Amino acid sequence: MTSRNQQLFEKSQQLIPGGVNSPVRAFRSVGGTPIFFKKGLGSKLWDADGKEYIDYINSWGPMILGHAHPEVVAAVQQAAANSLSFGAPTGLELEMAELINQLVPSMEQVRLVSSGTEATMSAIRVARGFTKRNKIIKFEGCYHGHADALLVKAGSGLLTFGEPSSAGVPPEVAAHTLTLNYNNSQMLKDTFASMGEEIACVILEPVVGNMNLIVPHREFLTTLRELCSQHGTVLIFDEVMTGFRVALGGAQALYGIRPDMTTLGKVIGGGLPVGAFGGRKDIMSVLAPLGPVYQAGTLSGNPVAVTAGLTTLKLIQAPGFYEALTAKTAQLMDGMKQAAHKAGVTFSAQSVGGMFGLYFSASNPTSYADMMQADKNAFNHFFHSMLNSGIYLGPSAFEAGFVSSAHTDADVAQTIQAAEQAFASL
Ligand code: KE4
Repeated sequence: MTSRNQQLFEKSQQLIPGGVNSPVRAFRSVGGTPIFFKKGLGSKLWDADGKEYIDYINSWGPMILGHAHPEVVAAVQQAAANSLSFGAPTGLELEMAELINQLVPSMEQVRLVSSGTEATMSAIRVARGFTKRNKIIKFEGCYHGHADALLVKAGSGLLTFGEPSSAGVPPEVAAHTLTLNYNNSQMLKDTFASMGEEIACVILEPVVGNMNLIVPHREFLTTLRELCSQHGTVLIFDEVMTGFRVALGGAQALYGIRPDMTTLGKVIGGGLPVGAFGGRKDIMSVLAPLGPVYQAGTLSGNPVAVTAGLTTLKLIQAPGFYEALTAKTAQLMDGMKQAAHKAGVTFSAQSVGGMFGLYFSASNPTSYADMMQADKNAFNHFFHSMLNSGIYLGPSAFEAGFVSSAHTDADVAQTIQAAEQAFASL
């Protein structure tokens, strides 16, 4: 009998490209039929067939309090009753700007947008307008949303400018983007030595979540900070995923590095569409209506979305919130590693705050090249075994996982039990 998921997927593909509104959801990387969900509560999801799952995607990070947190839902209901949108300033946006500035002090000024892509796209335009330079640096394996300038892979030569990683991106646009190797400080030094004065900005995930979880070498971050300061290059920390996820102040607080600009998303919307970019006041002053760099948005600072974000950001400031989230995530990793060891499976795992990485490799990868060596087929088999057991992991070997404050010790125990079965079946 065809499941409801399969029926929905078949019909959706008639009207929505690939049947999904974002490619990773299509299960192309792991195979099989994507799961269509209809309800979430706390750490749990229920699909169209009513099957229950423990959720480790958390909408790719935003649902750090778990699904349908009663205080967030109530605040959103109350805000919605006052109209869904004004297209005019509200006191809520000021409250959000004050809170972001308080929690992320490097963001001296901030502008709200409606997605992480808008945030990074805008931050790069601001950096180019401020420095009057065109070249940018990103790192292989990092993802910053789908703006043209960021859909660029490394060129043929290690220090040559980029080629489009997507159709539809003009080569002339990609040519301004240099893609370097993450955690490779020598490559950074060589690049800045040869063209530092041409580089408008460097953008990176300070803890990577888009080639699975990759942790930065501290020396890589400090070298990057020094080189950007020496050459007048804007250092942009893309904390769309790490912001309020790895620590209350994000990766910049964890590693003690002050970027010139930061982009945020996911958690700051609490599940509704909110992104943000901000940083040094002198840099942000180039933005219209003050300066010559244009950026705008009909729903930027939307009162209902900002209410969801504000309520979420207030709740994650509870004493001990991150200590508990970090400990719960680490407990899950330890259990996974013990289960793999018991089954004699080559496996490693690590976590930073409330995000984690699972790898079918002997040790934790520290670079894109390392990550490409991990056993993707083993992951795919593991993914489906866990899915059958009601555990919902990211449908790709190259995605990080997420824990919420709603995940319980019982959830962790159930997950590890499912992992024992999954490892045994490999
Ligand atoms: P959005 O435009 O999807 O809100 O944000 C783009 C973005 C920017 N920067 C970082 C570090 C990100 O992780 C993202 C989006 N993350 C992906 C997860 N790998 C979103 C999931 C998806 O594309 O459907």
